Amino acid sequence: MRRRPHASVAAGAAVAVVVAVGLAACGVSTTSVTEAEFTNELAIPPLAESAVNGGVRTFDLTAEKGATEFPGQDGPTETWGFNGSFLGPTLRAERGEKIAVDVANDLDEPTSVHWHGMHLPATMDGGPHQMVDPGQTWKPHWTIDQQAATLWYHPHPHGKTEDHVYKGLAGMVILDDDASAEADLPDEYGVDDLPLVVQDKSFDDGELELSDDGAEPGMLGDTVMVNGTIGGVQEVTSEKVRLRLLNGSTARTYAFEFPDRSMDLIAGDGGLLDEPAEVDRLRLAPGERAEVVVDFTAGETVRMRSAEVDLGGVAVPATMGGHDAFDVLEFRAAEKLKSAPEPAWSPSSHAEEDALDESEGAKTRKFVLEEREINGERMDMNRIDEVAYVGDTEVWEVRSKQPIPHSFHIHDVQFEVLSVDGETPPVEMSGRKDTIYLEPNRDYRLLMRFEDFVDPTMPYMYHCHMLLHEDEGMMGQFVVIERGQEAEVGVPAGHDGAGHEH
Ligand SMILES: [Cu+2]
Repeated sequence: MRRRPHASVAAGAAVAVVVAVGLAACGVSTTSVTEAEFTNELAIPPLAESAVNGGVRTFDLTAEKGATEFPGQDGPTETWGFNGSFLGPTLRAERGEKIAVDVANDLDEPTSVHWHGMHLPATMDGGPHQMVDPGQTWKPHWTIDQQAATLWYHPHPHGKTEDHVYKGLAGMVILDDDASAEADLPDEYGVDDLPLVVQDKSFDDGELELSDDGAEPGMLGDTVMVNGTIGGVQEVTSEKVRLRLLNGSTARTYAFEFPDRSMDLIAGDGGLLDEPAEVDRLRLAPGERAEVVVDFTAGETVRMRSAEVDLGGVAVPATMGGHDAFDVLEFRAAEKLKSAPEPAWSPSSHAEEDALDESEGAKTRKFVLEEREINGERMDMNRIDEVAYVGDTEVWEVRSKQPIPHSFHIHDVQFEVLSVDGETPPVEMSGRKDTIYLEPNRDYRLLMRFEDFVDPTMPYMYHCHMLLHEDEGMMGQFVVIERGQEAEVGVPAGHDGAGHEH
């Protein structure tokens, strides 16, 4: 059952109490996560094969239905995946490469594939205006022009994103550049450089169940999996291991930590930080990524866990997953480990062109998230909400006015978090980002530049990445234009995508 949020018209402490009482009164259960048995070898998504023809690296992705055996579940479970039954292969490419993806849809319904975190033309973005009908193949192509980073891809059909991602349509993208190639960082994929897609699910009679039970963020599953493995175990053969963490969940926010050691945070959503930063715990909201390097000792067994997560000023954190604490993944270190250098790297040769300068900010826009609306509007496929000029640097001020979790994602750009309530952001928010967790009633100032890809009639999205919220309309559209193109702005009637509105 999908339930509208109730008793949350305004923000503030008084309302938080009302919401708390309201939730308690309707018997919303406290979520909790089942402790897994850590006995299953962690699945590593394969690196996607590609062919280079005429200077274009081309990948094939087919969205398809399948069946998956999950340990401890009464399967086989009906799942969806790319080129397989669940999740998809990891796409890997370098800055400067021309790439293309042939995206085929073998499902019984339209879907799309969005390249989350990618800087690319709006027509290639894979949002709700680039639907792929069953039996059809969509062929986006673009040139990689951004920092080395861990991105991901997932469907973005308006009103159906939660369902499609939840069923298993998601995969990772790894971008490389000169800085990442020369860095002192673990880089052997699947050995000491691990892609970790973390998701929570619920099973009912062996089938995936998507029911939010009235939980404000959306569905909080009681079963946590990494790369589709419940109770995963990863062998460690090196003193340092790089974890590329992706929160691929629909609603749950995690607080990753190790019980007895800190982690070196090396990258956020959009690329390497200026330098490694020691963190004890890492909060990741849906859609966010981070890369950390963790030290291991020969012969040890240790688990990464998700601790009780500080969601900021939300009402009744227990109903939003805030009190859940559980193990996520077990690491078993070999008796002898390969030595590894301390994480270090030099700036990329593109650092200067990539730099953002707040003093060049041409415009400040404000975004208020409330009641599944952004600035008082729900998503309308035929309405352009914001118009940006190519080449402009802008500041976006984003604020959630409800005591519930939201995560804010902007397509096309990698932004810098300038401040949170006027203060320097925490180290977890340093470096480039495309998605941030919004604590209620705080001001997040984001700096970004709209570098290229002028298109007055094809918008990019900005939205809440809690997928239930997105599906219910917490999304808006912006276009990037040249000065003088104002009269051309609009979504052409009857073009592909507009017909799929619900
Ligand atoms: Cu939200």
